Amino acid sequence: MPFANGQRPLVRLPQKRAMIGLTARPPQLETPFAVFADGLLTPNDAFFVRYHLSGLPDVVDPASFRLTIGGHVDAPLKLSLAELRRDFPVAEVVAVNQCSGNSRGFVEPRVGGGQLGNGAMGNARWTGVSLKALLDRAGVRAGGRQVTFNGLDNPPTDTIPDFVKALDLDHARDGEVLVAYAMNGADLPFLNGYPLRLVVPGYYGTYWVKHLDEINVVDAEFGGYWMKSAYRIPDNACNCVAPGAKPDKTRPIGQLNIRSFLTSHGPGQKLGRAGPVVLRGIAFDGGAGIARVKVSVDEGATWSEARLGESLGRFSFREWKLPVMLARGRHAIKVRAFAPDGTTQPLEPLWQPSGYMRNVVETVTLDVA
Ligand SMILES: Nc1nc2c(c(=O)[nH]1)N[C@H]1C(S)=C(S)[C@@H](COP(=O)(O)O)O[C@H]1N2
Ligand SMILES: [Mo]
Repeated sequence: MPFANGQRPLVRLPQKRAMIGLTARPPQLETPFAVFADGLLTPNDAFFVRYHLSGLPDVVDPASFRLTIGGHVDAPLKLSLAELRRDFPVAEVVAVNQCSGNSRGFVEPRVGGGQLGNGAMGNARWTGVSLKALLDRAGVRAGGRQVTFNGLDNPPTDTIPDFVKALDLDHARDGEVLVAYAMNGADLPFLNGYPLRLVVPGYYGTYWVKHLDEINVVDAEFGGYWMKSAYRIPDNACNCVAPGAKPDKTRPIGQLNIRSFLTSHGPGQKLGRAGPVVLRGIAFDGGAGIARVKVSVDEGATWSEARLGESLGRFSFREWKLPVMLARGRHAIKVRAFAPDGTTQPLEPLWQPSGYMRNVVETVTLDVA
């Protein structure tokens, strides 16, 4: 691991607490993992930050900002923030935003890209307007195939493609995708997309376009760089290839795979004495929902079923808890989540060239004195 030899540096940026700094330009921040022990909703000032392009907007004026909806529609719209809030029903969802490359720093053999630990994810209550309502108001014309999303950030030179993403029209109109203006009851922090961002429940963060100001319906498959060349995964059942191999066919990344974490204790944590301990953590997936979480304190030899906490909806982190007795010595804790249809996390890591979608059962070692 690139960060096995010590703590990574913490940095302070506006509206954020001390966060793990990945790059300065554009700003990229990872959430210190201990934050996930504090509650199921990730606080706005601790939510991770990911950008591709260094040309961030210097100023966003909420009075003059406009969201345009155009392209293959009957009546193009140009909406102020006030109109968006006034003229459309409020829509809300609790959903996990996770970067495709979350946990990439653990991938072996190593792959290029941001060397992230497990903190490029967060769970928030997103409030806004359903994308379906906006598209219905604009009136999608027959022949519409996809919807594209662009934000106020721009490439530093015109040799770098602008960050534009696309969803199939049916997905865009499923009623779950939101144009959000609030996160956990407050305006979006600037670094998380003020004043508007797309929220695509169950899908990787790459689709959650920030500073969203331009929505276009197109009548063909969108061929932009960030869909056609970047953010692609092996097009097979495991979305994986043999380490070092190249996939012969790829497709755009899509839904989150199932994951779970221990949050109550950190790797290498020392416990003062043997006895009862409550292990606690989180599990989530792309929207099937978490049916069961199993926990092992003996490196996978035996497993016990954890108790699940209250559901905040199928796109949210779900809490799990398990009281255990820990004897003196070293314990390798493993957590494994299951969806209703039995889909679960692999016990051995899968590999792909971009280091996306890591969801292996993690092992956290605790020492009991
Ligand atoms: N405008 C814009 N939106 C963007 C990006 C970007 O570079 N520019 N990056 C995407 C990626 S890859 C991720 S993982 C999420 C991260 O959201 P966050 O920064 O709010 O945590 O934003 C997405 N939206
Ligand atoms: Mo991402």
